[in-house]
Amino acid sequence: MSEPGGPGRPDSPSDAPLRERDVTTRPREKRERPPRFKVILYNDDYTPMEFVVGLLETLFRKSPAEATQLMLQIHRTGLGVAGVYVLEVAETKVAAVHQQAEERGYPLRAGVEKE
Ligand code: TYC
Repeated sequence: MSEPGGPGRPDSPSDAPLRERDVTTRPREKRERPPRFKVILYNDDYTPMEFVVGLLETLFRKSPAEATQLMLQIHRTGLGVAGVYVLEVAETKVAAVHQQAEERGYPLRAGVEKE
């Protein structure tokens, strides 16, 4: 029978080697989950619906049904949340939306908003 947790993974802090026991407590902000940011897609009159649906499927990993519903919601209301990510990922998604739209001459715009 082997130890629970296996070798090198002590069960109680008192079993831990000095380097693991005596670490300084980290400040709260270092342990909290990083803030999340919404990627917003904006409606316009020129970007084709199929192109927006395709982006929502490929870049934002929506199912075909979800992508279609979200595109229509953006079309009707003016904007919608394509996804929620940590800041660096959100900014990368926005850049990818703009690049792919610009490559085809579409005016589609996206932005980042703190959750
Ligand atoms: N309004 C566009 C059209 O009628 C479709 C569209 C939907 C464009 C969502 C942008 O974010 C958007 N072709």
